[in-house]
Amino acid sequence: MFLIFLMVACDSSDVTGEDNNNSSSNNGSENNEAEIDGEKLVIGFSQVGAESEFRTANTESIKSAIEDAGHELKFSDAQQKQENQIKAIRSFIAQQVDAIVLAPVVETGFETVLQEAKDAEIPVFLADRAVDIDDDSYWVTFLGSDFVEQGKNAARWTIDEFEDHETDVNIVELQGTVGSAPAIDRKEGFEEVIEDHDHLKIIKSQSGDFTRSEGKEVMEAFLKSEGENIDLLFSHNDDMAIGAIQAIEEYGLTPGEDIKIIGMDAVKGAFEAMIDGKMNVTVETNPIFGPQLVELIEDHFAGEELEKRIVVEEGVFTEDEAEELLPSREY
Ligand code: GYE
Repeated sequence: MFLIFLMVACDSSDVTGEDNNNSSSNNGSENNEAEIDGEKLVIGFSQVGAESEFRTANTESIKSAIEDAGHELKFSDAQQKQENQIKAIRSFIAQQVDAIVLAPVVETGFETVLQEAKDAEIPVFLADRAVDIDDDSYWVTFLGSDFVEQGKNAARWTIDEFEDHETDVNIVELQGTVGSAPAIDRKEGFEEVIEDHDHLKIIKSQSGDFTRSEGKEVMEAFLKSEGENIDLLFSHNDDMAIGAIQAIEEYGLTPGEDIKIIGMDAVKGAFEAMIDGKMNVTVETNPIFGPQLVELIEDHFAGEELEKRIVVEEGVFTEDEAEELLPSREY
């Protein structure tokens, strides 16, 4: 089912519509009609990629919300490359879509293309991740998690967990994609809270690009240099944590015991790992905000003024509640 979304926009001509008859969206006057009637909109969605369980759930949520509301979707998977997103946005502009949804891979480097969207009077909605631009007139609203708070929550759990630890707590950190909002903010939040706790020490920190395979690879390198010195893994997502669990087992240590593990996202795989005792806690990142996003887009076209920042609500889940909660998890 997800195969549709994995079609890649290697160049602008590859940006896929959900049907082959895109001619109506190329007609400016029909577009205007759609906007005025509050009826069918043509929405271009530039997604980060398919790097994690979070991402596939997020793609499905946004895609089905757009289609269920009767709008037309043009979807582009950037395969975690900013250049693909810039091409996709240019293609959406050329096709005169009514609105653009952008989940930016990284924070910087989007000014020029967002200026082009602005010049074409196409509203941009930031989904999941932020861009680092002072001028917030480039987007209508940013709907996504508070990643700094998530990092703080991970640190608060760490402080509690290692309260009675007499010696230093050696932490290794698996960062998300370099330059991405969640990697920058989660690190910042975590470091801010552990700052006053001298015994909590980050001894290694490297990106695993939010994927299982890189999470495993980087953890192997951490183990090679630090081995049994490591007390805690702080992973910026569950997928990398799951990759790291494999590395820890192959190294001959027990994940969740010899090395405590924090993940982020709260995907089903993390709950399963917690039930198996291999992971200790996961901080939720809720990807199921498609319906809320579509509502915001519709509100905008109905003339409503939207808040510039809308935060998705989420929680923190530990291993002792994993079994009870798993059946109710949607992603
Ligand atoms: O945590 C990770 C991913 O931007 C919040 O992206 C998202 C992150 C999520 O692929 O798994």
